[in-house]
Amino acid sequence: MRTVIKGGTIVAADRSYEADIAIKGESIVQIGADLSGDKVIDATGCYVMPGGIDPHVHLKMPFMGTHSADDFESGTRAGLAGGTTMVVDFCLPSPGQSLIEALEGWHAKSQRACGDYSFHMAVTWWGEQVFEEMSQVVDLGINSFKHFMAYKGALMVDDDELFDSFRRCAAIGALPMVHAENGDVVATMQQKLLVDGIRGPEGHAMSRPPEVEGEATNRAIMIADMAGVPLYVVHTSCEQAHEAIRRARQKGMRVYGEPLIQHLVLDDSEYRNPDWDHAAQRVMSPPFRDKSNQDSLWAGLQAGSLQVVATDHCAFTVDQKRTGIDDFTKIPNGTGGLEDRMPVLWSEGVNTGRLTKNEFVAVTSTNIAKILNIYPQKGAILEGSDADIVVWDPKKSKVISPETQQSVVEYNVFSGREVTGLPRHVLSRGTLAVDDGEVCATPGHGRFVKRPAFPEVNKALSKWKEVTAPRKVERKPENMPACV
Ligand code: DUC
Ligand code: ZN
Ligand code: ZN
Ligand code: ZN
Repeated sequence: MRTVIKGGTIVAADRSYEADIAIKGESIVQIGADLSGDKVIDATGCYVMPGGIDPHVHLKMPFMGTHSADDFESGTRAGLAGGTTMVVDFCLPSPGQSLIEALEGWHAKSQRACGDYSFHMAVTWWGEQVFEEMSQVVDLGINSFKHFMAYKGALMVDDDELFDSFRRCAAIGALPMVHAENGDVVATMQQKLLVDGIRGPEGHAMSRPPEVEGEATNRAIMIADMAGVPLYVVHTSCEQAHEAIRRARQKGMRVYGEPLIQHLVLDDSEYRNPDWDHAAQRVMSPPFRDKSNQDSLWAGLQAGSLQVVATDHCAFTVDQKRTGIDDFTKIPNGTGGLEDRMPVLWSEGVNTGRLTKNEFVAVTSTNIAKILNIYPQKGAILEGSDADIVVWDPKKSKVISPETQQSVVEYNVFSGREVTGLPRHVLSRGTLAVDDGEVCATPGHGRFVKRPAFPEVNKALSKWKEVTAPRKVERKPENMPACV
């Protein structure tokens, strides 16, 4: 069967033009004028864009004594409902666990995904086994390794481990990523605030000021430069972190920054809301920032110093959040956003003139497809690309509400916000997942997307060209608490 999307304006990262798109099976087979097919999808008055890619989600993640509430089925359905056709989750080995074994667990729990997905591998402990298995992980189609510089005593790795792992990434053609917050300082601040009697959600933001993120971002960038490897900084939330990334890029270093839609539009006044539940439901790390940081993040997307808008979708129910009722350090960190990322970014970015439509496509899809080495299979409307396509109706409006969302949690941090610009149709590898605004996604339709290694890494301007081979250390995580 040949499906044709007719009458729309194709919006790519580099240009916009009027053309029809023909799809056969799972791929785009033709782009041109007056195409015909067995089935026609009407795109009159719409923009036709590559499906969104959210490179930062946590679905059914074991974390802070519980599991994030959305699984691969509800999470990818939420994504598709909002125009996101692919997500990248984080595989988190527990301390001492084989990376390959952890990966098998992640594959098992993603079987009912409605849309395509991939994984980043987290380096949560260090030793000979991790060193060896990292190259096997790359062979299995995962080219990125995440490092937590925060969550001391659980997921956090120290600087020597970062340096070893970054050098290993350089050697095997992989991209290191960091959650950049100084975990030692955060832990000290948390204890001090509790001693001072600050136990509510406002303490969460006070314990993680922009300085802890700015410091860690700078530190990770310097370590990556010494290791001779590019670096991807997840959830860049403040000017200090953006400044570090800007400076590195200006010097010729290949450093990427990823603001979240939450940090672009929500601010830390939410934590001062007298309703405990309201404030706790917004607890995530890094926390929402003072409004002044938002202009910096938007400017970074415009100027290209920040490249990707993600969500860090990690949703917890009202009851899960209440675990921290007496102690903000026990509130599970995370917020949702998968369904809302594209409509909110369109409304607050394109409709306000802060982003062009082409920039919107770049930061929601094309840039990350290139960074993760899956372009043009994903992130593009080109002949041969996967038919992951959004037919976007710029006139369609709604008010965001938990009543109508796909996520299983009972609230939404964007609740009450009116958005204009929503998907009319969404195709996931040629199959309709949203049809005329109705979600019709199929559990199990999603496929794991393999991401090949990067043949070369950027050492051009590094001062540290002669990095010695990574040492093989054995540092078993004895007495380390499990992260669950
Ligand atoms: N931050 C969150 O808010 N949740 C999941 C993990 C993280 O780093
Ligand atoms: Zn568990
Ligand atoms: Zn993080
Ligand atoms: Zn995260």
